[in-house]
Amino acid sequence: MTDIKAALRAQHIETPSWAYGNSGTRFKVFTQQGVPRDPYEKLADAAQVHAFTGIAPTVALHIPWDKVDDYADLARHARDLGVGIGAINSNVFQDDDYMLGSVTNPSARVRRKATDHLLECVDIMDATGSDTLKLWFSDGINYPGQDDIRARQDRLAESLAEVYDRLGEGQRFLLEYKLFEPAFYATDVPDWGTAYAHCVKLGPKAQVVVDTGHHAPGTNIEFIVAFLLREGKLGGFDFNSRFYADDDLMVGAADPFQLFRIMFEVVRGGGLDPETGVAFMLDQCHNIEPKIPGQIRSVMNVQEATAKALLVDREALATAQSEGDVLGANAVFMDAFNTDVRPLLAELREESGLAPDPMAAYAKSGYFEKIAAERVGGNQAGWGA
Ligand code: PSV
Ligand code: MN
Ligand code: MN
Repeated sequence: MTDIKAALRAQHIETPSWAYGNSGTRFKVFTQQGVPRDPYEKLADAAQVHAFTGIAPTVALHIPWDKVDDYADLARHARDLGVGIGAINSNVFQDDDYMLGSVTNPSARVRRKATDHLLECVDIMDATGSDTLKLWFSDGINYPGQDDIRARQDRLAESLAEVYDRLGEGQRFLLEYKLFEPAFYATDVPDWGTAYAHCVKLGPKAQVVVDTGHHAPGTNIEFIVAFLLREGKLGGFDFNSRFYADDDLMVGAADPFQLFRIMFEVVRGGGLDPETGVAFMLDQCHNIEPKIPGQIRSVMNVQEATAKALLVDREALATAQSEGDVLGANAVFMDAFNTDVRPLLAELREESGLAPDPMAAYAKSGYFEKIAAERVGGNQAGWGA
């Protein structure tokens, strides 16, 4: 149990700045009370999530959604609040110029603009002390014949190589894949295999990030996790849950068993060891539920799945597996999943001087009432000041 608690204490879950802003679907963005008006206030909200869970000490930024004049000052502000800047997420998907793609666009001018933005994100990493750049490309085509699929891979490789060469000591980039959307016929980085192949070619500072909402229904995500971790190419996760496509619902809400299976492969592959650099990030939007409690709940969901994964009796599992005991092995696995780990986590929090129930403690803190009174005119998640 001591080992399990130590592993849980060492786990860090990163929350995304965009989870704190107003969000919605393409049909409607709902406005909530007390929503941050600028990146400084987003960090203040993220600091609350850390204060009540004790395991969310970093916040991911999305550029230019979190554009500020002085990034070193923003990082200082984060430190003053007891948190740090996590991954810098690039955004080459919201300019009119990117209609036909960003780094794979047939136009050299647009490709230059997109790559320059990625390089600017590395400058922001330098200024904030962030060690991770996250790259997601909305690039692809809607119609057969629209562009040369193979040439687009060449353009992608060229841009990635330029960004890779710009990375400093201790910096890396994570390449994100997504099955479809906004491109519908062919996406330029549609799957882990494509991301992996580019990363292998580039070298150790390029790794793959698994967004749990970016696969076809029924995909065995834990297999992908096991494979990438074995190859040293699992850079981290964008956690969220989905019922249909890229729903960005709270992680562990739709399918807690899948989250457990993923976390088991992380534990099995040594991915909880901070040395491996596996980043546990959330990539979510809280469209209809309150945002800070939504993040607290999500962090707790990842922590619960991790605790269950750590509880798997690996020795008993290995014995059953080596004996070909199909039902015995499965029972060991299910025993851990069916264990109620909430008392263990409450105990762990109390040992760290935290309230045993973060949701209740936050609700009682009065923070929401304070921001609802103070902040008027909060921003949409994607277009923060
Ligand atoms: C794309 O769907 C994605 O998962 C990428 O990580 C983006 O950066 C993020 O969503 C936020 O829109
Ligand atoms: Mn993502
Ligand atoms: Mn997504």
